[in-house]
Amino acid sequence: MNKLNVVGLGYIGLPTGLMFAANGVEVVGTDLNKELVETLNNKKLTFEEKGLRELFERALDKGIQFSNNLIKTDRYIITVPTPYIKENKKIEAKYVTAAVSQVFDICEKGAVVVIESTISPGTIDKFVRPLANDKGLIIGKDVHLAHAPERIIPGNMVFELENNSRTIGADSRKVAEEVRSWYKSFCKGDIVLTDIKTAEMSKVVENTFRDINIAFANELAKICDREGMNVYELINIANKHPRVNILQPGPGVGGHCISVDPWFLVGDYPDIVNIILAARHVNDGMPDYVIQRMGGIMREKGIENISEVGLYGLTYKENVDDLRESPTLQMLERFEKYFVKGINVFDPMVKENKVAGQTQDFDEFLEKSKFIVVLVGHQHLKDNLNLFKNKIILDTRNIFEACDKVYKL
Ligand code: SAJ
Repeated sequence: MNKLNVVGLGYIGLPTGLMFAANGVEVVGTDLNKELVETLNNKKLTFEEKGLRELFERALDKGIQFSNNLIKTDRYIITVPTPYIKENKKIEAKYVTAAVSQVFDICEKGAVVVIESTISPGTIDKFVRPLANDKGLIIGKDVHLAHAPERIIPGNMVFELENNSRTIGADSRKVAEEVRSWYKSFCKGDIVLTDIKTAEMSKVVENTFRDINIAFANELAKICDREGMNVYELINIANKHPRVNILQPGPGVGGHCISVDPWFLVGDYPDIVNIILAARHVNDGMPDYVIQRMGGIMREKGIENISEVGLYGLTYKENVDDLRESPTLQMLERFEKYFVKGINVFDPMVKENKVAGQTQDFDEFLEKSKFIVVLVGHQHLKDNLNLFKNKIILDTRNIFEACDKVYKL
């Protein structure tokens, strides 16, 4: 068997390539970014994730290679980014089409090209198949296509890569089975085979399901606040029912996936979607809701100056360094819009200052902030709870024990 070429070495491509290599597959990882490839060739990781360092060592021992140039082989996995275009709520498929197009230009006859990047349902039909046509390649003969959407959760990627079930969509059972045999080299979960469109749709549906569930929890938080009830206790009790599993409320839904993917369904089926769109509105409205709650607490406690307020947490969720679509960023955008200046910001996972008012100095943050809004439940916070003792707190992540100085969502 020829080498497996993993094209795109970001959050998904790198761990995936390493996992294949660590499990004995001959892998070359390709990325256009020279600095990134150089870093990896210097045996340095480009981002942090639990268990990634050890996996990297194992892959290096097995001889994984990293390259800027796409090499000819008969097995490709495409893991390039699909950035989100906020204005039209769609993803940008141009990196996927560019990568596949380059692969089509050089690959062996009969090569299999697997797309792992998250794409909106129908992308392969609309944008990828025509590329083969343009190049005079017949899909199913000269090249084969498959879609194997990734499912790993940031914060626990390495474990999930090995243990999650997967979906593989292909035009024929034979190709799907071949791709399954690649992933079997490390994947302990079930690998379900289907067609390409169902695989595309399943990915988006999974993230949409979670979005709707979180929206329900957020709506319950608002109801409980009005009634003076504890939403966490309520959810905890309801979840004791064997068929109920409500997620946790929070300051909003961030990240590149759950806050993005449901929009594909909204965009493509506007005459059908109701719950999906409503859930998006509920979750997108949470940063504003937190600002409202902040205002109420500031009035109640007589805090007049915004420079006495601190936001703890800038990332989209706990223990990651990813800021994409983060609720805190959305709150800061609102402040900027209304010319509210001087709020303090701290996040132990974000090692460079990215926003106005951000400090790297935790002591300084604590000193300046009389009122702290906890937006992310990093481990760092849990390790330092005692330092928040004298603060007024709005805890949107249910980290602190309830008391008269701690307000819950
Ligand atoms: N959140 C809540 N309440 C919860 C759970 C999450 O408010 O109970 C918020 C988080 O704080 C965060 C956002 O939702 O802002 C999304 O975080 P997440 O941990 O739910 O998910 P992601 O975006 O990190 O990863 C998701 C996962 N999808 C599902 O669980 C269905 C992951 O498996 C996917 O691989 C990933 O999207 C992706 O790449 O699509």
